[in-house]
Amino acid sequence: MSEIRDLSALRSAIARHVEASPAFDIHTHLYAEAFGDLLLRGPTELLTYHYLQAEANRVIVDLSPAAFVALPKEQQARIIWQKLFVERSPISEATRGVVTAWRRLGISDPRSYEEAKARFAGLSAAEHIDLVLRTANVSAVVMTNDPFHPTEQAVWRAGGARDRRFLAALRIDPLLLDWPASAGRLQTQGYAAGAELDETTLDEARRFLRDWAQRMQALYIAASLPPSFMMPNAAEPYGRLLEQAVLPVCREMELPFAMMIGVKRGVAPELAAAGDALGRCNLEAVGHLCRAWPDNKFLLTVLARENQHEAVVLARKFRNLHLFGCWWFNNNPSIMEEITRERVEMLGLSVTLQHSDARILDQLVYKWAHSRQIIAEALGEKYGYLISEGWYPTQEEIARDVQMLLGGEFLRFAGRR
Ligand code: HDL
Ligand code: ZN
Repeated sequence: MSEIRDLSALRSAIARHVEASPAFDIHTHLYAEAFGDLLLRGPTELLTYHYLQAEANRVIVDLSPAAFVALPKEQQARIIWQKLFVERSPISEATRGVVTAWRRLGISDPRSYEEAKARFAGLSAAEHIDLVLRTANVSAVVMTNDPFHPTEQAVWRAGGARDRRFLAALRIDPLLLDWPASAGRLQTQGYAAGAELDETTLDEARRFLRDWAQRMQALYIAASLPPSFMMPNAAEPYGRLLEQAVLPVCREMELPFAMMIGVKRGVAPELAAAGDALGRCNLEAVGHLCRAWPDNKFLLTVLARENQHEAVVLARKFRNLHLFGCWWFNNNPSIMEEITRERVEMLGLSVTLQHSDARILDQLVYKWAHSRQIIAEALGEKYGYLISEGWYPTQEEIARDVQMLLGGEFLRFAGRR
């Protein structure tokens, strides 16, 4: 076994293993080729990512926010390029991500939007997917699959993703947060659900969940939840839907329920997808669920930095709670550095340190490149402490540990390994 005894050898070993260990990306908004135009890819999509829309909106003076986001994407892309890359340096996380992605995808001049467009112009979806997954060193991604979306319904009924690198997560926000309107959505799919959460409706809601989890071969069932999310909850329909439909089906099918808590939707509605913000949540809700449903598995990621430390402490209390990712507004080096350290310090290796949340295929390259840098730095510190006390980690042990942190632990937790 090749022991590592000095810090410089350690840092290069960790960097090597973090780069070489394929990431299993447990939350994205990407789609397999079978989903057609739902898969966003290429320079124009990359530049009109809603993070960049928001940043450009701040420095545009001659267009209202709504008028800007309503422009054709090519026009938006040119404005974003001019405002954030020409008139200003791309030093924000989302702008520098474009530079990282293009350099690693073979663009020789990252200042040339035209070269980037030419580079990807003739690439088929299949070629683009292969190029990006290889460059990003991502073994598989979990999609965010909406059973209420007509295009998704058609693809799943015609056989689904048909690409083992694209796995499914059954996303059920409307079911939980838009009742009784979602009773109507279930009815249109042939489920006898009524506005009243009576036994028939709950039975049909369970059938709906089973059918879609089965059809998608879902890895988990997920929902993003507002800062006000609280359980138990007799006031909100989601209280009974969770207790009497979602969690029983999750337990029956041995599926984790993923809670993504803290999103305030539509704070700036004129910015459309770029208009969401965050709020602190009350993690008592999560503690209650972990205690009350000990045979269920829960995945958790929270949006407010202020909730991160408490979430780690909670995960120490419950083996049926698995934390994942530095979600959305946390996916910035300044915050990821803090979250990653406190997770390793209190959970060791029983955590999934990152997911990409990628919406555009090319983003996988930069989101994982940037995250790997932060993870390698944090691990260098932690293994460095061991060496200074005479515990000499081996190359094999570091490779093993990194694999756990980049998705292996999730697969074990989810019973997939
Ligand atoms: O709800 C979610 O899954 C979030 O990730 C939103 O999709 C958000 O718009 C996003 O893309 N964050 O990165
Ligand atoms: Zn997401």
